[in-house]
Amino acid sequence: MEKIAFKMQLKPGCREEYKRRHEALWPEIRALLKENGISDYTIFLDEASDTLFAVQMLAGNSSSQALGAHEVVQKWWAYMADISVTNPDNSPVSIPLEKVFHMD
Ligand code: RM4
Repeated sequence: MEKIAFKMQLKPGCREEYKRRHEALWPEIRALLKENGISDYTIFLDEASDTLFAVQMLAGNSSSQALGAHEVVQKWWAYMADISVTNPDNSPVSIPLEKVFHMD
């Protein structure tokens, strides 16, 4: 298992809507993440900068951000695009973060 982290960017004033939509995460997205070995997936928000920090465990070769070929992920990203900073294809701009410390 590998733990990875990346950051994304929320549009200003969208904290509550972001939380609401994720509390109602589509079952198809949840199932696809699990099928691809993604677990213990948490997203944190720095309210001062609207920066989202995602952490997830990978049992396979794909992170959540590498599943864009799946139609349901394309639909989810399009759904989230109004409150997230995205690339032209609606995928969220995702910046990998370097692990600089870990303690078991
Ligand atoms: C985030 C973003 C990620 C997705 C999670 C479930 O807003 O769209 O790519 O993995 O939701």
